[in-house]
Amino acid sequence: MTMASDYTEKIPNNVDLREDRRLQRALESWQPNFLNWWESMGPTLPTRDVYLRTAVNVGREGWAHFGHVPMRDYRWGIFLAERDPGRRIAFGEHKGEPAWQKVPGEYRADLQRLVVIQGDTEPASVEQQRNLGATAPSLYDLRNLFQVNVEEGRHLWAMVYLLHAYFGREGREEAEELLHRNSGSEDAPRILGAFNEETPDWLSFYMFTYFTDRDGKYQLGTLKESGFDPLSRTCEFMLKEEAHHMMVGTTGVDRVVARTAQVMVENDTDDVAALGVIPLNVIQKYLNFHYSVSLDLFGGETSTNVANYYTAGLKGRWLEERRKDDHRLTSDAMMIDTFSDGEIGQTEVSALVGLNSDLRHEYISDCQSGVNRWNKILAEAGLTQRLALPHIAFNRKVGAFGAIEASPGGEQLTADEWQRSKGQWLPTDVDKTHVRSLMQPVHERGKIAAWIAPPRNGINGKPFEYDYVHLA
Ligand code: BYC
Repeated sequence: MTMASDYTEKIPNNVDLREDRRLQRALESWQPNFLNWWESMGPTLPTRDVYLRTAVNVGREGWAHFGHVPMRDYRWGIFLAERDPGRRIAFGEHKGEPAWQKVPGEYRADLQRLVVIQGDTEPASVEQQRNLGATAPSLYDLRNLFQVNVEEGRHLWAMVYLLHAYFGREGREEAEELLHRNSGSEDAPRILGAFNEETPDWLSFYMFTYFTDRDGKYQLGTLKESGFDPLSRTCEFMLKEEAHHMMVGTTGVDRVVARTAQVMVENDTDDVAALGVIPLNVIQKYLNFHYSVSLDLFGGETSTNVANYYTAGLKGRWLEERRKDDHRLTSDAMMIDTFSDGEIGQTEVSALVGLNSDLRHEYISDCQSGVNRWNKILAEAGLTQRLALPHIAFNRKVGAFGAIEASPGGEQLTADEWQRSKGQWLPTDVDKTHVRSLMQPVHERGKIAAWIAPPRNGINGKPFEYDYVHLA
């Protein structure tokens, strides 16, 4: 079923907002609060306009248009993927029933919690990245940063729409709270750990968009399976935008690795810090940090929350419909990573309580593909050094390994050993200071900083030299 897209309204949408005056008014009164938040917590670098992609529709014949727009005038809209009127719930105890168009009363609290957690991450990432514009390595990268930022803003809109449209007064209050919590705040931090960490430099930004945005991809993938159809359709469309964020992370790390490899080969040394690039061991430390912090985002290895979400039909598995089982899992078992009797190992649990682990493992194999790609760059440069994902128990704060320390190789460590060794595995102040010292802005058309290779392609068929951003 195709819903007409209304791009002329104050809030562009394909949900017939004008047919529901109360909802329209509620969202229109949230809009200035959002804009105030964007002005006070969004990107700090003053710009005149930016070459941005704006979602304008959801159809197959093109859903976005590109053009230079002042960022404040970006049209943050509400777009849900087209509705399939015959859609049925694919898993859990309601499997086979028609997907819900309204929130079932008994699942209201759980659904609201999932929407709020998802919504909380979106503005958090904008806050984390707000100062990066001042040190962008090129106008191309600057534009990509802003593209990611405006789309995270739109994803906030996506969740706020659901809160306003389906969760009544409590939903409206939660929508306000999404603008009041702030990344890293002492009094009102963001809900999930990784979203209170800093993103102080561009290597962190690429690692974040590779590893943490990828958690977003997997979580959205499971919410896209939801029996609550508006949530499913919202997430399906968000995933379209998310693909660009993955690209920014993947190719960003590619380009840092490629440049470091080039300087290593040219100078026949690993010791490239003084040569104006980021040493491979520091890239590995950043990778270790962002990967381990992102693993925490999948929750505990076992979780009754996730078992309940699945059984109720609220949150499915990655690619649920391609799985060859009964999609109820009431009598299935699975192996999960554990820490028990002082040992890191594996144990069998009921498949339902292990679903966070199932998703985490899907995510881990996807992360490995990035590492393979970066190692190919090193191999092609003629280098023998390699990057690697650390062990699942390394630097974890949530779940089975939250209470222990382990090395990247997976050996358990005492607290003292950890304190003595962690500087080999996680970025130290010296590493961070060096990386930050390289972050000198290059805001000139067609130019790029020396610590990163240029991209292979520009955006939307434009060359790298294009004037992607006009500074104020
Ligand atoms: N930090 O039963 P458990 C994205 C809490 S990223 C702090 O194992 P569950 C994006 C947990 O809330 C995707 N607390 O948890 C990326 C629970 O608390 P209660 C965001 C944590 O519920 C980049 C308790 O510990 N979307 O989109 O099975 C840029 C027990 O845990 C953490 C979602 O996450 C943590 N890391 O799983 C922009 C999807 N982990 O209930 C955007 C929605 C757990 O005891 N959320 N806790 O008070 C969910 O599906 C689940 O809530 C979680 C946790 C996967 C987060």
